[in-house]
Amino acid sequence: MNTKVFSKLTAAASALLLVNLAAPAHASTLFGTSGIKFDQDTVVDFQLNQTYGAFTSILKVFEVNDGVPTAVTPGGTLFSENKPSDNWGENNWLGTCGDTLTVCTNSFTFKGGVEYALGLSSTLFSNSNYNNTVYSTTSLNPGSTQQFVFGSFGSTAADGTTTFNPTAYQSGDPFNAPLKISVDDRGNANDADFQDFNFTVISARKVVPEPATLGAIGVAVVGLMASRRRSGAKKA
Ligand SMILES: [Ca+2]
Ligand SMILES: [Ca+2]
Ligand SMILES: [Ca+2]
Repeated sequence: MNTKVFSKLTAAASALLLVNLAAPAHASTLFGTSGIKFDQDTVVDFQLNQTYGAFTSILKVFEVNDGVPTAVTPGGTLFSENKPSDNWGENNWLGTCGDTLTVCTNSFTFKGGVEYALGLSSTLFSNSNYNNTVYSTTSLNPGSTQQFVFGSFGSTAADGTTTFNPTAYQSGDPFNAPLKISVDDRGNANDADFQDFNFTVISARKVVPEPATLGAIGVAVVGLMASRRRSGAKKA
């Protein structure tokens, strides 16, 4: 290879390498009780573990604008209970995959730069008017109470009255999956067990390719090829 072309290629490769190094792996990702926000479009895969709440609950993705959460439709529903539990109060209102819930894995593409929250909407079998939603973003809840934990299934002891201190579980890295997440639905006299709806982030990945970057690479390659052709012609 012609040394001039080689040096150009090396310079181009170095520039690309610098661009890649300059971008931190997961820049400005927010994933916790302060909010959910990615710097670019990101697919997150979720898997249900089990539920321990007397409500019939649905886990959804909400878009948050100026502090107002709006359920994303369609596609924002992650997991939906079709009844309160497998067998009423048995096993502390245990709900499992294939019984209380039919769909137990789901994915959602979070748009880059958009703020989201997860929300658990619950209805009560004995009161059709009851409908309550608790959010993963603490500030969206009345009294700014923490309802989600990131990195734990809370108190998974089969005892609905067992309390759990959520303050050590405020955020997690979805790219470092699996990441446990669980919810306290504020039922059962606010027992604060944080195991009413247990699920896991099983993986997260950024949406590729990025058209702008690929375009720049294309221009560089075409330029280099033209340069090689020119120097080759001179030699001939
Ligand atoms: Ca339930
Ligand atoms: Ca609870
Ligand atoms: Ca519970």
